[in-house]
Amino acid sequence: MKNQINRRHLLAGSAGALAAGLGAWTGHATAEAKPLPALAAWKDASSMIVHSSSTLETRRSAFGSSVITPSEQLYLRNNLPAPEASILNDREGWEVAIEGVKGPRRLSVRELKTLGMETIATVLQCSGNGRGFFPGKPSGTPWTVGAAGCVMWSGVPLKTVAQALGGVADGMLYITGTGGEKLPEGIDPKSIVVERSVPIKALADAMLVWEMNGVPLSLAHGGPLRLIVPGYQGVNNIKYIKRLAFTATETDAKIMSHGYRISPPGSKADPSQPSVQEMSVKSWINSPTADSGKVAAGTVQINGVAFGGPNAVKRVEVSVDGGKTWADARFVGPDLGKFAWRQFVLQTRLPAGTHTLASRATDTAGNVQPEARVENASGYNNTSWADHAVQVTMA
Ligand SMILES: Nc1nc2c(c(=O)[nH]1)N[C@H]1C(S)=C(S)[C@@H](COP(=O)(O)O)O[C@H]1N2
Ligand SMILES: [Mo]
Repeated sequence: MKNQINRRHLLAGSAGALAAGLGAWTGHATAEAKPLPALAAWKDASSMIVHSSSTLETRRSAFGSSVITPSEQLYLRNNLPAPEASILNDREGWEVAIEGVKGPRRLSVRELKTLGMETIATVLQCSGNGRGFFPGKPSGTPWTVGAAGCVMWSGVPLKTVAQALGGVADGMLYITGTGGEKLPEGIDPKSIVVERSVPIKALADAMLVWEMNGVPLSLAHGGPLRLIVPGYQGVNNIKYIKRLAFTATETDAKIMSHGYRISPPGSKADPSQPSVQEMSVKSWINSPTADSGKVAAGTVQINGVAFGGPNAVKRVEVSVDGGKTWADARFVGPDLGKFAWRQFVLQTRLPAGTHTLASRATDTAGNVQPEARVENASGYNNTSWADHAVQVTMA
């Protein structure tokens, strides 16, 4: 609030350039910040970039180094208006229809809680994270790094649920999850419903969860019940899940057939193109960045996050000369499993002047984060280390 007043004051005083400088210094955008939407009014406003009422991004400078992303700082992305908050009045009574098993039936959260319990840490990342670095400005939210977080989930493994209902029916090749949003009347539900299919191999790790970071799942993040598919892109983690079906084919919902496809630049999405499924190895630096303001020349701790999608991350290298030379960074903090991200740090000395800092991760399968992004029409899957490099000025 104080910042906003200062900014208004400066702008009113026609000190636009000074205001822009202040913006860079504090890490806050100089354009008048949009307020948090009601759904996420409980978020930490100073940590978030509000793109729209359904798209909130975590500031690069807000990630911290303690591995887990606090719920108040986690990004938000809703393709449809969220359901009424009243669906949380009876969390235990929320039902999901389990289909494509030998004994299909509806299960309440109350019943799911009797079947099993597991806790897992995963990276939740929108497939459009990094879109803001595409020079062609693809349509969609121009996320830079903050459409991602590392979160703890508690619930029941999906394979336990399937076993309890007699096992997966023969011939099923996909897990199809359907979101519980209320759909507008008069239009084909398939054209708008959030319904995604992932390959059945995801059953090894998938969970139905009711808790995030130690508290009952908020409405913003999919409460009362959410499907979590570890290692897979954000869109596959269906919130307010009301139907979980093992299916022989992918859903023909538009969000699957003509959305979230890796389409050649300038082309339209179609079902023959690769779908946004597993994530790829990626890392980026969160400190210092241009947002850090003036950093004193001398010893610095270059800190960031790295993850491998379906594989654990094995190695992170950091460059302080724009990628000409690299040094191995050290992992810091606890290892929360292969689907979590790792914090890394490189301690080094940086003299006065401007430096280009980059990080490059390698996963346990030997995949190395690439220098260049793969161009595609919608700006998905940007893992380019060059795009994620930061310039810092040491004084
Ligand atoms: N039911 C439902 N599930 C959904 C979505 C949605 O709009 N509705 N958005 C998806 C997308 S695109 C992303 S990136 C993640 C965002 O999760 P978050 O808002 O909890 O960060 O949820 C996914 N699951
Ligand atoms: Mo997303």
